[in-house]
Amino acid sequence: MPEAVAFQGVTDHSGLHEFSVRETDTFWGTLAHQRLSWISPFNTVQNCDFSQGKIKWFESGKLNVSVNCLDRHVHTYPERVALIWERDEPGTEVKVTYRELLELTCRLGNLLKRQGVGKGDCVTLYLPPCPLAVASMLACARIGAAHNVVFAGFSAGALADRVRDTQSSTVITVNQGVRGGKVIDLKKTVDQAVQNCPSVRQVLVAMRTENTVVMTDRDVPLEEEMMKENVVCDPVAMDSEDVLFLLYTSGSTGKPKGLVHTQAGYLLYASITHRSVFSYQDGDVFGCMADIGWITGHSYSVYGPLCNGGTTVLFESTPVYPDPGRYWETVERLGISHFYGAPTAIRLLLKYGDEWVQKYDRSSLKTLGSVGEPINTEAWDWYHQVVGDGRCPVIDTWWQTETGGICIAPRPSDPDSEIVPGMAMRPFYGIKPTLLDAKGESLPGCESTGALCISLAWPGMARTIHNDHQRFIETYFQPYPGYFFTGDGAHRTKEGYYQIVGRLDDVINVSGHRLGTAELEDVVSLCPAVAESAVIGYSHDIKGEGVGVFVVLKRGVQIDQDVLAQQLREMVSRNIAKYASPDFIQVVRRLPKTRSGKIMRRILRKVVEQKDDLGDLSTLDDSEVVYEVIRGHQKLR
Ligand code: 6R9
Repeated sequence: MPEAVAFQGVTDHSGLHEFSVRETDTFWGTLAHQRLSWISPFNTVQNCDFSQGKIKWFESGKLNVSVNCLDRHVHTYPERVALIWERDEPGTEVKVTYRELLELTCRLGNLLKRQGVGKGDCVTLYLPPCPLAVASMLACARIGAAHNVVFAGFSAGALADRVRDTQSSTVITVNQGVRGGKVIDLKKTVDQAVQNCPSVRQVLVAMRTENTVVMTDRDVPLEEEMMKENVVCDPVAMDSEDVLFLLYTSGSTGKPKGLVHTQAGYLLYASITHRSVFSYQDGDVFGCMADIGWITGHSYSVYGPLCNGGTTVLFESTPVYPDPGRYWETVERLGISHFYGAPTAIRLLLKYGDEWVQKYDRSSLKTLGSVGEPINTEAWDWYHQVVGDGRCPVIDTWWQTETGGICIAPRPSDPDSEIVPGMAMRPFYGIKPTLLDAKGESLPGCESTGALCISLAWPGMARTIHNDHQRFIETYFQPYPGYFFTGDGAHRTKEGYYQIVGRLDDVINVSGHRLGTAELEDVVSLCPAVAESAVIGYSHDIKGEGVGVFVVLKRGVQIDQDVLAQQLREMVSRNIAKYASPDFIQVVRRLPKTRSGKIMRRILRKVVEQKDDLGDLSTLDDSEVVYEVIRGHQKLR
């Protein structure tokens, strides 16, 4: 039970949840007073109208997010560790206290001001996870500028698109990044990108490695200039609804959307979910493995933990560097209590076997979290039994860049409540999920499956799409008037628990039967030879849609393709239905994924349908994978 959440004597989850959706203003208003430090108080809790895409929380209130994340903790425990920078090379971690992080943030804030950056500007960060990246985010917040973190693995073209769309005056980067033992020339990518970005006046360059880089007139050596600055920087009083950051996320069509999050509502939601969903206690070490270039890194590596005065890990490496024991060696060395990772990484590690986990002492672990995709049964069991020794709860958290923080998770309040494997289960406080059918009718009662919508506004939700409010309305509020539409499908069990079945555009319709790709993948992944799978629907003359299955085999597995196909068809027929039996099965070496590890099924579908235009590939991790799949598919035909 998070200490702050108790209303009128109600402390159990269903009672609190019911209160939060009935007395929404009292609920959020009280928490905003209790948990945030305000410069001047707000006078309305919310002012929202879904039909216009209008979302406003805590209007007229003024606060500074960096003060909430730093200064107030420096007053009480300056020497507490805020950040543990887990650098690429194991055993070289760097710890940064709250006092040090505040100093770093102030110096950077002053440097940005000296460079002419102020309220209303946007600063693009092209940085790997590191204390300077966090300090840069907080420095923007301190002086009133918005930040736009671009994953430091995106191409120059993708970076340029995002810089241009935000009209950033400033880019912050490092000379080189280091990941998985490889050195990556990030500054070179920035040089290439900003050539086509007239808004950029300066590029601040920090040194991650000792290798020098060519500096132009536009470039500012960050450490050198920062050290000239004062360690005190007055925080700007920001309105609750001023922009805190923009973050780009791709849709299935069109250019990426720059989602906008604002100050107070976002911070409150990130911090309260971090505290409650994971039962985070003072002294715990929170290990969120996501890169800061994703919303997960924003909310659960940076803003949530820091607002709560926690200790948070910034992971620079990969799950398999220098070997597949990296995560668990890191858990042992840093004493991580909360490990928050992605199903894609769990599935990858599972392939390598249990020894890599069992080699290390994981007794510090209390809670395991999962985010980003549905976690299939096999991965869930392995995470729970092997990584967590059957002792640590697995918390499957459903949410989106758009939602700002976790919306559905098994234990939003009660640390002892039941957990059903592979399900996100319970809505968080203030979240009112509704399932709708194709006609837009709300599906009453339990045991139903439909489009997952949310019928009440909550403080963490995105406010608009930068420069395109109309697209915001059309994407999220027009498909089901009166509701926020998530784009995901979900099933509600008879107990009232929610299970996410995947993106709705990933739903397959075979001869009139709707099938979720997630449920098919879950069955396919139970085959002992299979490490990972992606199921797609593709247009089929007779059935409307056919079922295509792509599988990656476990390491060292040799199996005849016909035998495998036979096995998988039997498994699907037995566990789902005969009509769901795959039309083809293709073994691939790798699956096309986004940089954050989500399988890009829409590309696989286009490959199978032999489309020339594969759509927006800017978020694809490695385009070579697509060509491998195309070559393999041609042989199959
Ligand atoms: C936080 C994040 C959002 C989409 C979302 C859904 C999928 C995320 C999930 C999940 C099943 C979970 N997703 N968590 N699906 N179970 N626990 O990932 O944000 O990058 O914006 O992606 O990811 O499809 O709509 P984002």
